[in-house]
Amino acid sequence: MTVRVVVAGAVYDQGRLLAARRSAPPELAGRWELPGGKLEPGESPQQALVRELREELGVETEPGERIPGEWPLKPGLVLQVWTARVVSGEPRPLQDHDELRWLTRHELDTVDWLDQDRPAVAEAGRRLPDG
Ligand code: 523
Repeated sequence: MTVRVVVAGAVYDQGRLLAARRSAPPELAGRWELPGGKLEPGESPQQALVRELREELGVETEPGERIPGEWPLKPGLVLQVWTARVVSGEPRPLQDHDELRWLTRHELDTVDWLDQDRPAVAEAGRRLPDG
């Protein structure tokens, strides 16, 4: 079976990490994630991430480094995470999400993250400033 990659962004701005609350599908709605989506054929993970963040949040972003690790989502789908920073625009929940929050390191546990995102969120949090 070919494994498809879902790429998500640990998006940083001013010492905070972006969290997005899913509005669909019903089994994921209300849970928080690092925003992103499936790679399309021929795309690099970075290209897919920039496209997904543009479509879902209306922002232009610049990908950084890959957060080490790969997390199974369901059969045939794995999650990879890259850091990214916003280079223009203010994120808005245009599709798939109904709320966005910028979280400091100390606020990371204040939202109900999807289980599969938690290891990457913990790692992303280590890249946030202490203050
Ligand atoms: N996840 C997930 N965590 C996470 C993302 C971005 C996605 O667990 N941070 C899961 C949710 C879905 C699957 O990965 O089961 C695909 O994500 P989705 O729906 O955001 O990807 P899209 O936008 O590419 O999906 P299509 O609407 O199917 O094109």
